[in-house]
Amino acid sequence: APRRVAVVGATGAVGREMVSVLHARNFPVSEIGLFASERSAGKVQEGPYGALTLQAFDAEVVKGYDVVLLAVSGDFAKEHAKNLASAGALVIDNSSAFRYDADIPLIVPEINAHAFQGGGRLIANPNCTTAIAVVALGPLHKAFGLKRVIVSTYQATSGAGAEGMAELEEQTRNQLDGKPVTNSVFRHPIPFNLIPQIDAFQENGYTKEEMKVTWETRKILEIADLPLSCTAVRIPTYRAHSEAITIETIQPVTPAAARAVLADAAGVKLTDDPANGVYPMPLNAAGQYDVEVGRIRTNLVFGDHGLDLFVCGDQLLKGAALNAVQIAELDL
Ligand code: 2RA
Repeated sequence: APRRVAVVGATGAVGREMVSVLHARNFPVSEIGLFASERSAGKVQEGPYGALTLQAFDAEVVKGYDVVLLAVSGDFAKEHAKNLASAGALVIDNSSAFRYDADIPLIVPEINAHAFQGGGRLIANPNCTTAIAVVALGPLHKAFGLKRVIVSTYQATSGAGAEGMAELEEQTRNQLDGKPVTNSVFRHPIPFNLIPQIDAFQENGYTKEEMKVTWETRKILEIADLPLSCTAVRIPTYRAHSEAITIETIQPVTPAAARAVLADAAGVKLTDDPANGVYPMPLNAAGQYDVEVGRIRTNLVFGDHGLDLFVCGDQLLKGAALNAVQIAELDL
């Protein structure tokens, strides 16, 4: 039966994309409610379902929806998500509030859709960097077994929301016009720069973003102790995250065997013809559902038990909105 769907945080970059993805994938929507802060309430937002009036979030009202997509802060999610789920709504939370709770599924449908069964009505949507990586890592793990993983990321400004993309654009223009470049979203100027810090530093010297990739990959791939080290870097691109990934495998692996596996993998677009300049790039991955995977080669350190690859995925789509809607589709 068609569902009543609420998008909470509907004015943000992820919230808007959720509305577009629901429509583009023909999710059976009988009614859509857009919820936002008091400040936005009453304003009209244009989208694929027409011009809709934004409503101030009211837990009692949102409880009446069948599916609730949360694109809100972790604190907001902590306050409301469990109550909404106990009222019967399928709640998919894009924040990190519940990702590490053992009894709450963390799902990338191509990889661990089975975790949806037996879980409650609250499901966590992974960090964007993790979601994009596991689309490639999952099938490689199934075929060859992952022993160790090293990830270096090149993350788009969309990871910091619409404000992040706006800061890239405005400050690039200012820089080229010789005007002062001021940063407020990012800790340092982003135009013509890169910033090897995303989120807060932890005691072990890694950032929270980097540790999210370790913790969440372990949970989604169900390899509790997988050694995974990540360096996360913000770069001046709009909306697709890129990642250089090195794997050491349990079984021997060749680039050809890996290509064969990835060519058949759901959510992957094998993009690997380097001689013709074909490899994953953020400009091409932006706006696409699939994660581009290429530059597949034998890793010189791990030899016949190791591979290098490069992946690009749209941060707002597979990294957030698309994955959330795909989770909702598991309940249809
Ligand atoms: C980022 N991973 O790219 C974050 C967004 N969730 O900043």
